[in-house]
Amino acid sequence: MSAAQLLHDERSESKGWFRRAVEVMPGGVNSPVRAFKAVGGTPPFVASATGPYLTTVDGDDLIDLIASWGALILGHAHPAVVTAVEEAARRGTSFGLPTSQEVELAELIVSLVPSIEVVRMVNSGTEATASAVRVARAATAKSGIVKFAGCYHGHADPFLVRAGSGVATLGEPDSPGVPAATVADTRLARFNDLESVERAFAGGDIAAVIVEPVAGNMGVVPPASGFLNGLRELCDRWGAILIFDEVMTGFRVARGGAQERYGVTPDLTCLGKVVAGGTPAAAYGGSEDLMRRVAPDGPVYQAGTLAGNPLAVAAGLACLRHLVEHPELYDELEALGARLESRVSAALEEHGVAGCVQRVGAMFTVFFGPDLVRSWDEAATVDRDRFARFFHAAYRRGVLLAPSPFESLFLMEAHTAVIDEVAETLAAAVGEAR
Ligand code: KE4
Repeated sequence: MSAAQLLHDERSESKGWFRRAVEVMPGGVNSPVRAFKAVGGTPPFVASATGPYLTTVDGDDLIDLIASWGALILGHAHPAVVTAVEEAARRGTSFGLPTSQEVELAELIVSLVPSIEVVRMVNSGTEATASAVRVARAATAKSGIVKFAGCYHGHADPFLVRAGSGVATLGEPDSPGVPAATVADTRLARFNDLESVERAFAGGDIAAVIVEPVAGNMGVVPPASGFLNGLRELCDRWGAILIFDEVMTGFRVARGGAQERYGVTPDLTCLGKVVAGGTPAAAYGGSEDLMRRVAPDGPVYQAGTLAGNPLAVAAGLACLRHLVEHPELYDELEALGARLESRVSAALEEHGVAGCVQRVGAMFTVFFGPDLVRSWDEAATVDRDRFARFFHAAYRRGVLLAPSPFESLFLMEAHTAVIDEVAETLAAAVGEAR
């Protein structure tokens, strides 16, 4: 039975589990995108995973390009990570007290990320970005923040805004439960458009600009030449804090993240995903001056019961140490990405399908429709139905894509062994989706 039939088959194990899940969980999932609303069908329930493969409860083996939304860069169940977590668990799962391992992880992060002199571990990317904004507001005694339409920084209230009707830059709440007052200080700008940022600054009282230095949450949109430098200059001119949200790009687009790849140093950096090797942990950090304001050094309060959790720290240390010991991995990931970009771009051409592949290193998106995406305005024009056909065509052939046109696909070291199969599968899926 083809996997796609299972996605719609009432008799599949996944369907059975999904029926139970929706009874007791919102949408049957613990994070909305997993419900497959954008592509239709029943989400596959995962039984296990290894290397590039997921195995579903229906016994389907799928080559996984979601990679836990970028958290995995080595592969599923990497032996070094599994062993580290097993050994940590035997020493106890949580203490709520300092451990030597979290110091080692902090030292490693400081050594790898150019902007970070002092770092605090937290439990999610959302906590990292919300905490970084709090530090920036404390340091500048200002309230305004600038974010970019199409960029996602987690679900903390100040970030849940959409372009306000009429007023170009004032955000309106993008979710019930977010008071207008909470987003009144959030200005929306357009990615890759420095003039829109200048307009936001002209409104005054800006504490920080927060940006995905390579946008991944509208699909992959690289920074235009000079854009990140321009943000750096504007923040310096206006006395604002530049926050790079590198939850997705950190340790992915380069070992030192986008700030290393593009040579632009923010004041604060948010990390997640790869930093914890696929376990629940994240971090934020920056200069001594800024980070010494965080409690208990300073008055900016932020805390977390499970922050620096020994299991997550063990996984993060194992993953980052592998990246340090294998610097050649970034060239390998670049080659894997180039291989897919080339093959899928050729397939779009061969089949006369309008669209483009946009990629930075080991993160990429296939956009159907626009031939170039520089901001949300263009990303929003994608052909969502054609993407859904592309998704299911790939799935039927055993390759699992992110179930949304506005997500990045991610490559892992483990994809090396299957890259030709993935390339040909995606090319065939383009043809079927035309
Ligand atoms: P979390 O709170 O989900 O750990 O991180 C939020 C976050 C912050 N910043 C960036 C750049 C991010 O990409 C994310 C989370 N990414 C999404 C994928 N687009 C997570 C997937 C999900 O929401 O289930």
